[in-house]
Amino acid sequence: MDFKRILTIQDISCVGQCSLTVALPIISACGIETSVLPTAVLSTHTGGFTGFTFRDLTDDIPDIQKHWQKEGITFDALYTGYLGSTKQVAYVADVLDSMGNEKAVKIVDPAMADGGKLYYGFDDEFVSAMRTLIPRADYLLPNITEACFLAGVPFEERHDREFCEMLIKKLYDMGAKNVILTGESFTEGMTGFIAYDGEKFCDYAHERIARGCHGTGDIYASAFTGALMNGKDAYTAAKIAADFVVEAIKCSQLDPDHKYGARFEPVLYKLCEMVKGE
Ligand code: PXL
Repeated sequence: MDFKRILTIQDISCVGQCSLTVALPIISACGIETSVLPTAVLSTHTGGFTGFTFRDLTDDIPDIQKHWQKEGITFDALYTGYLGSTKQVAYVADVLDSMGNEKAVKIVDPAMADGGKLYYGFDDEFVSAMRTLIPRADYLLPNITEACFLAGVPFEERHDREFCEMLIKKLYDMGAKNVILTGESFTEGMTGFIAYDGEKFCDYAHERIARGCHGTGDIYASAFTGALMNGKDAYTAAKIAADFVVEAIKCSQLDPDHKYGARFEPVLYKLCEMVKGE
């Protein structure tokens, strides 16, 4: 059997169902050894909570990397999410360049914005730093707000085919080998994803569920990584991830008081079935 080990680089939000508390269970459930490089430790995520703590782990990253190099540790895939500081992005770029084995797949989720706005604490300098990860990405997974910031295009409420294709092509021209725009589709009133590999656009449309949940981008990117590392082609992995997010949001709707994230845990078994199925 071919066992794979991946490294995911993102924060620990102690409470909040996002970043590492999502990536670790999801990718592990897909049967993949999941190593972590925490970028910061927060008491909660920054969306909707106030007064959260924030411990920046930027300065730990080079030493952790050096130790791994001394031990001869490498990874079959590297997946980046929420990063804790502008300075840190340069360290993460170096990890992407040097910690993968020969065929390592690099997945970059530029987790920094949603709903037309950057997340709390991020600024233009951070966006510029995040652009340096684009040419390193085999798969870049932005939502439309992140795509606008990275491409330097003002955010618009219109999410039609022409606008989405223009954004995706810009990100492809900036060096991403594949762009998967999440939370959009070519079908009016539906959501899903739009993927581009430099040759053709493919989309997948599914129902738009009224209640958007925080952290669904992280659930999406983690499920995509887990499915891809199980040998699914990129379109199938993207589709599995989209279907899993729908399941998680539907499950969250059963608990209207649960506001800070999506309840993916009770439906994790469905992801395992999709990933292991033909
Ligand atoms: O889900 C993205 C995310 C991850 N980590 C932290 C966040 C957010 C979004 O707000 O605040 C700390």
